[in-house]
Amino acid sequence: MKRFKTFATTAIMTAFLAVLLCQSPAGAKSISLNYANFPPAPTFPCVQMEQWKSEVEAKTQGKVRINTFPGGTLLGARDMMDGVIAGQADIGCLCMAYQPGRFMVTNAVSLPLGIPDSRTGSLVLTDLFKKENPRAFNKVKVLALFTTAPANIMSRKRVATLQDLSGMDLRASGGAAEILKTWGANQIGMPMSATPEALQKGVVQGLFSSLEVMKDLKFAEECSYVTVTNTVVYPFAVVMNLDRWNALPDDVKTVMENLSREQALWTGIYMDNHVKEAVEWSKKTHNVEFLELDPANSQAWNQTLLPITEKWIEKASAKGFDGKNIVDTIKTLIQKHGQDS
Ligand code: 3IO
Repeated sequence: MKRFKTFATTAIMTAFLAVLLCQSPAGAKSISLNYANFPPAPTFPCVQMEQWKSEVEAKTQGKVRINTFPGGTLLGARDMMDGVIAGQADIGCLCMAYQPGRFMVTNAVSLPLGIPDSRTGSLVLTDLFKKENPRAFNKVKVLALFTTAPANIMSRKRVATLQDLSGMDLRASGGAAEILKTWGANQIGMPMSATPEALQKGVVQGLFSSLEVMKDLKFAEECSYVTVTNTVVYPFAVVMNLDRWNALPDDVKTVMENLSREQALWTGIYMDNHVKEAVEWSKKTHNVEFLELDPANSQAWNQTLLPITEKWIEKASAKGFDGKNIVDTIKTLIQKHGQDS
């Protein structure tokens, strides 16, 4: 009898504990959300994902649980937007440069307008989105936006002049791809997640992107040369399935909405610091040479880029956007956020 009593007490206690563990202090059931990302875990889109996860879990006191899927294990780079719309993942992180025609307004931040760093780029993109509310995102809830630091040339061969670049097989996407084409490189488009293999197999001789990948994806092992151009950024969005968003309780929605700007700022600052770290690491560990263009050369490179924005305005206007207004807004926001650091 005593033994049975002990057993019954233990069973009741265990059941009670189980119920407690599954519930938040407010008594609501825990909400579980799957978050897909395309590149490997050490890269910045995944680092910001883990940061966002811990912020959301802490600020909702455990009411929301975020299950993260880095490395394309749930959705790949080009499937991200449609996969989230279809509900294959609740949340997804996408690089808008991989579908330039689809995200006209937000991809305008990757025009050569002089965004100096990731912090500025991320705030500019966040404010641009708020002002324009682009229809490309009508079928999702946008949780956060950010950009990379400006792109530079990472290559197996030394690039000091435009002649050196001519015909070289280099990888870039979206706005950055337009820059490479204008400079006369043989631009090859593919997501960052496909680049390590392409570099190793010799499909490309290098890439044009932000420099933290020299360390995070070990590109310093292949690319002994960096040409510093600090040209354009890549824009990213974190989007959520609309039905899953609408089903969230109001207090959770508020937590996520309040995090949006904070997340842009956190990611921007993280990226800018991490680029510096990766540059030092590449020099020290792999003896990478960093070439700065001399002023005359730099001017020649930049001169070639001038028509890109004008052409984009024409193309955007043909598609029914106020291209000039979008460019002016971005310029104003760069001034604003470039100064408030
Ligand atoms: C990027 C994408 C995934 C992981 C790390 C990254 N660093 C810069 C980018 C920008 C980008 O999407 C690209 O394709 O260069």
